[in-house]
Amino acid sequence: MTEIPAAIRDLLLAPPALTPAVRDVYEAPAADVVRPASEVEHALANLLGIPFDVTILGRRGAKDGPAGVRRGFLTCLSYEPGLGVDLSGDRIADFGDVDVFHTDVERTWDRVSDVVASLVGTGTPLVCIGGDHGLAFPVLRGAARGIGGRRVGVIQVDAHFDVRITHHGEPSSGVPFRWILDRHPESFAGRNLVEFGIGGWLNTKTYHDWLTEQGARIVTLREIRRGDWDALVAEALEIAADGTDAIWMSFDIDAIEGATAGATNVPAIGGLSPFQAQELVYAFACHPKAIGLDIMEVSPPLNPSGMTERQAASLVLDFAAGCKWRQRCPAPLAPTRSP
Ligand SMILES: [Mn+2]
Repeated sequence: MTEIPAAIRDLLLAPPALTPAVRDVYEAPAADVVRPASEVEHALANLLGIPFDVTILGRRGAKDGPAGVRRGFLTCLSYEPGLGVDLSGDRIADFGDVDVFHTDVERTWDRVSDVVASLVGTGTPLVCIGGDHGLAFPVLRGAARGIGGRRVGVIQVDAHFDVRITHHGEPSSGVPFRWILDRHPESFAGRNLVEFGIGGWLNTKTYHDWLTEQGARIVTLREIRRGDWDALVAEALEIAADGTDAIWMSFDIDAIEGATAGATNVPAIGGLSPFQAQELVYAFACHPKAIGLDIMEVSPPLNPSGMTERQAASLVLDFAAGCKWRQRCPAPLAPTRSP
């Protein structure tokens, strides 16, 4: 059974056991793949919820993201014929949610870093479900700590730059990528940061220029629509992996077209297609340096369709499929561009 590291045992709330609505003896639901960590012997990936949305400047609701994404698994099955990946015999170990301090950002962020560092330190790829995107700061800080402070390249999939300086001196969901470069230069560098899926009329030129000065690569939605998708994905992976020890993907669900991912603070106009999102996460997860993924800003109260939660749940399964590809057992389809 998967041992919960002693250092974080008291920092977690137990996960729910998922029960599919329809039980067909011939079907293999994703709910049987995502199991409480205490039931799992060998995990392809670990899962952690972070139900915290206090730093959102706009519409809150992302603290329900972890519960919503777990509900999303109930509508998924465990086979992807397009990739040739059958996860029915595999397990994703659900460590439950970080027991956050709902009115205290700093203590929550510290706790998030502690839990993420411990889980990344196990060597099993980690998926974190937020929560607001401010959490990317403590998640990335923890991920770097989990690999002994070595260097981490970051692919941020997002409609927004998220490099605000501050808001009234306080942390917010708009600051995480500036903060991680400014405060942890030992592990994070602008030249290993890719901002992928940046939208139109959602950003500020000052922040664009600052990112460019840091050496970050900005891939706009317009460039994606008009460019060579495979080449852009390969370039993002190359930049993040160049000279680093590990790569992390921070996926703000608002990068995906708002018609699908409407349950989020700022749904995107002209965002990534759901399929592009899946291709991107799968290609990332197949990379030998990939240690983890966070999926942020899923806000179930903001749209009742359940589509955003299902989209996020599918991305978790795509990530697990990539982890399986790395194990080559049995050999599924290669990602768009082999790393
Ligand atoms: Mn964001």
